[in-house]
Amino acid sequence: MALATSKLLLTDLASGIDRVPSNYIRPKCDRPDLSRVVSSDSSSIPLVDLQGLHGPHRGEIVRHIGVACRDYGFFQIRNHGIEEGMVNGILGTAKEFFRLPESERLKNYSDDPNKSTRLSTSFNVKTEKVANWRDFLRLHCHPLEEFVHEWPTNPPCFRDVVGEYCLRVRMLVLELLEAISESLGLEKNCISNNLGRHGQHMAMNYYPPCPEPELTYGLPGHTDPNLITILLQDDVPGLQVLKDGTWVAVNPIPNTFIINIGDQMQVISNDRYKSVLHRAVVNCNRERISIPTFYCPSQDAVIGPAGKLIDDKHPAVYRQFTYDEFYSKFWDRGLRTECCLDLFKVSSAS
Ligand SMILES: O=C(O)CCC(=O)C(=O)O
Repeated sequence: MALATSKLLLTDLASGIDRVPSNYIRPKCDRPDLSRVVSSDSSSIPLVDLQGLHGPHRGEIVRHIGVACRDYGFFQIRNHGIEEGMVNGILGTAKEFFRLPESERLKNYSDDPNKSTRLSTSFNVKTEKVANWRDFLRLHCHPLEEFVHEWPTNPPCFRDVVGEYCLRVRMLVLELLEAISESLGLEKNCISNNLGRHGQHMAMNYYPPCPEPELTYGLPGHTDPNLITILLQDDVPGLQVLKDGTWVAVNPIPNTFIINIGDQMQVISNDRYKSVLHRAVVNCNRERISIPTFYCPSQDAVIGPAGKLIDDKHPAVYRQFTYDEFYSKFWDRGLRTECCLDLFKVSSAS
């Protein structure tokens, strides 16, 4: 077994080793077991075509989205209106960033989760016992003008390309939130109006090739603590979603995004929609980049089940809390398969 490593970042280390360092090796009972993963087809993760969302077929598309949120918590979208050039631009910029010399990348390094722009590795290096096979750059992106000046300036196009993408993804999210509100029988602005000033964060995840992918994770199973996630992945498979007890590999489809319901949406929907476990696995041959946009309430927003979704048959499952309270509990606990939501149930003692 290779020795443990104490390097700050994984990317350069990974290119020179043929065994996984011991601090990345999961206990036997907690490994990916890739032989039991099934491959996605359109029946395991729905593919929603957004063409016509603003036309006469809106009702049908909204229903499709509602079923996907209820039964899967995950869906893919096509005809979403984000140009292919913009998507290739951000993927290329992320790749260029992670190929910069380590000394250049390290200018952005921090292990403090409260920093609004930071490069780090794994998930939470301060608390976790086993590291994950991932480096990541995390950026706060809304309102853009409050954060863009903190972002990397290398590659030189970084701020322009990433800033444009963030604004465009935000427009898409707002459209999806309207559709999801409608699918729950709520006013179309209901969800959006309950998020305070709104928040938007992005991660650029970089998973280097891994000599022994069966021993470790890019990211272990977790649900997202935010409201909704818009995931862009390159053409290398790695994302897996838990469906009826089986891990399903979501193979990349060109020009699509993957949408998943986060914990806050599960709360607002009073458990009608599910925040679902997902994970990222790595492979021997190819680096992989994924770029999730985490759309969230602002820290001071008060979250709870929507009033219209509470009645005698559906009592409130969750108490009200601020997103700040939720997020700090999520972060302190680390990535665990038990969902942090249980701590906020009306029936919970804590
Ligand atoms: O890389 C992926 O496909 C998943 C990323 C993810 O789940 C995350 O960043 O929270």
